[in-house]
Amino acid sequence: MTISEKNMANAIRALSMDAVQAANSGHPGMPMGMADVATILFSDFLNYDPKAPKWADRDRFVLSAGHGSMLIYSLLHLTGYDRPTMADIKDFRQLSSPCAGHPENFKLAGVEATTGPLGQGFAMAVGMAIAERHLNAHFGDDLVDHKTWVIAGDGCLMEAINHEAVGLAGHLGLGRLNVLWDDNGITIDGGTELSTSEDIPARYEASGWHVARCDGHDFDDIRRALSEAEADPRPSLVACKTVIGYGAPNKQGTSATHGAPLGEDEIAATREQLGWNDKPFEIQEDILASWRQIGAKGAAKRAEWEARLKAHSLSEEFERRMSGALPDQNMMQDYLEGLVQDPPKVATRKASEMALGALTAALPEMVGGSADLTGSNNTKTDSTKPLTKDDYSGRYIYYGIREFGMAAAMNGMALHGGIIPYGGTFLVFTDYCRGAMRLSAIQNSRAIYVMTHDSIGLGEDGPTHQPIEHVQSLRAMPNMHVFRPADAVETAECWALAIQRSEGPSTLALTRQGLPPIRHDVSVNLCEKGAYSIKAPENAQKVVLIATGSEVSLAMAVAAQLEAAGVGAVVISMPCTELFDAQTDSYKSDLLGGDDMVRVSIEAGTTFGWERYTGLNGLRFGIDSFGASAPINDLFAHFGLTAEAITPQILEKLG
Ligand SMILES: Cc1ncc(C[n+]2csc(CCOP(=O)(O)OP(=O)(O)O)c2C)c(N)n1
Ligand SMILES: [Mg+2]
Repeated sequence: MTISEKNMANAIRALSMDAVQAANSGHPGMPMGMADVATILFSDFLNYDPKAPKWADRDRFVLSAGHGSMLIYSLLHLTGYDRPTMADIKDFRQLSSPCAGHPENFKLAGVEATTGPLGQGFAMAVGMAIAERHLNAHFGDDLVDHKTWVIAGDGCLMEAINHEAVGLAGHLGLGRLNVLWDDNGITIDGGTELSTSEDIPARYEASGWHVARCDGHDFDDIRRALSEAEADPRPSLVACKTVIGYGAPNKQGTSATHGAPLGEDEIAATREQLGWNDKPFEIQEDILASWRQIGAKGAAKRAEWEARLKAHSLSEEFERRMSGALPDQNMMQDYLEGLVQDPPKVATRKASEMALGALTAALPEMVGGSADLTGSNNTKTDSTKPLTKDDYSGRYIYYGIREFGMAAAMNGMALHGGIIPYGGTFLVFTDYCRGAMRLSAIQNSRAIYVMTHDSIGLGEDGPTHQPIEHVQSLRAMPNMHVFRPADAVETAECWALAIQRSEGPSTLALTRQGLPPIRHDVSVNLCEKGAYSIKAPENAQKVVLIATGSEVSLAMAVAAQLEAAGVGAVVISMPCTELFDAQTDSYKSDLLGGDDMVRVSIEAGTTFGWERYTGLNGLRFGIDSFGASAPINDLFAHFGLTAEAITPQILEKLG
């Protein structure tokens, strides 16, 4: 017996409304509205194999409208993924379940990206589509030949990041990216006419996209529109006209179905309306069997691909890259040894460029870029030719002035696999990237942020461009490693640590201004422990100076003055507080000294939080206001960040 597509879709509707009701929390409207479109996508278009969810050449599917999480949980269960089980779905939104409120890629193998912050799933999918074309250019159609599909809502299209993502995808001609827009005319506050009168298809067309339309409840029409999307060489938006909460007779078409359980009465009425007689969490055998058959279709394609991989001359390199393993853990050593032969006095942004020269030559998986600050961020190397619409083999992306879009695309590339993305802008504009940086951290993705112009040291551009709270606020973000290296050696060491960190993002905070070399021994990566002593006391020790980045050389100058006054001072360079915090108690207390020491922090940013290391009795030198526009030396003097200003205050404290 063939099961009607309507009944297949109704299985999604029933699971979604019942799971939300059981949790007494969640969003039934979107899954119920998009059930028909998703049924066609998962039946006739998407290439996937529930038994091999990480098969490298699978199509990528991103539910950008992450609040509709029950849509993907239903689909994964129905098509035969190991998880979620029906028990997992019954426990939707509970601690014990991988069916979290919004989809989390680290909880379910079938979830490609963590979504929920509207607009970001779409923008990550752009990165996945870039990754696909790039790897295709290097490994060929036999190994890489897949599509990226997205379901996005009105909210995803309204967010500012959408402009960046659409612009980038159109410019790069990402024809294998297909976005299915849940065009239901409803958001939380009510009808979309409350807040928008934009001609969305016109905007997409003007950005180089193809736009198709369909009735999102007419299976043949959906199939036609998806076929058109697939065939068109441009990225495609399919406007699927749908009714939110489809099937709920009294609530459908209204925002009442968006984010609240339908209620027992409405659920009973919906069962009647849909002709769905099964109890909650029970799916008729023949309907489930039909879904499982659909899910089993991809196994043959996957097996063919595996056979091609096995026979392929590049199989080993392809598998290495997709696994994220590095060819050599020690690829910086030659470069470091060369560096100390003739230690350069360079800005750490320049040192980063030098380190990147070595890294990008050794690691073909690195794909760099900048949000229109290539010459300032020093992110481009000889090994990274531009990646363009005409040549996807390039390894450098001109992201344009799209910081948030860049960061989200980097996440997409990292999640796709086979690429280690890095991208630059000014540190102050991490505020523009922050939503995506946070998702890098949540998703454990190896995205590396090259953030230059890291303090008032940038000079005349003034307070709008001078980071104050940025380094500390990024340190406050869980799972983000923030590196602020002090010279060229530390910069190379921090780059190595960022690259070796396969399970999370890193931010490098780099100077515009030149810095003197402070490190001359490169036998061990001293940055690995997050902080280390760079100068031992000469007199009886009374002071511990803790500094980062450009202020390490300042701390050395302060220490020299203290020693001249007979006061012993140790200088600690602390390039990464997260790594330091992870050390043993004895390492930390040995380094920071006992309570008899005056501990002093020096960092050209907020002093907020530095009492964590100085104690309340210590001294903290930094900047707790916005900066100012002036030449660099005037600024450091104005804000009291000179040895002449700092040393007397320490001596006074010592009494
Ligand atoms: C960046 C961001 N802002 C706000 C929200 C809260 N939110 C979740 S869904 C939603 C409405 C989205 O409307 P739409 O995409 O049309 O979804 P639908 O109501 O059609 O399911 C909002 C404001 C969010 N998840 N992310
Ligand atoms: Mg909507």
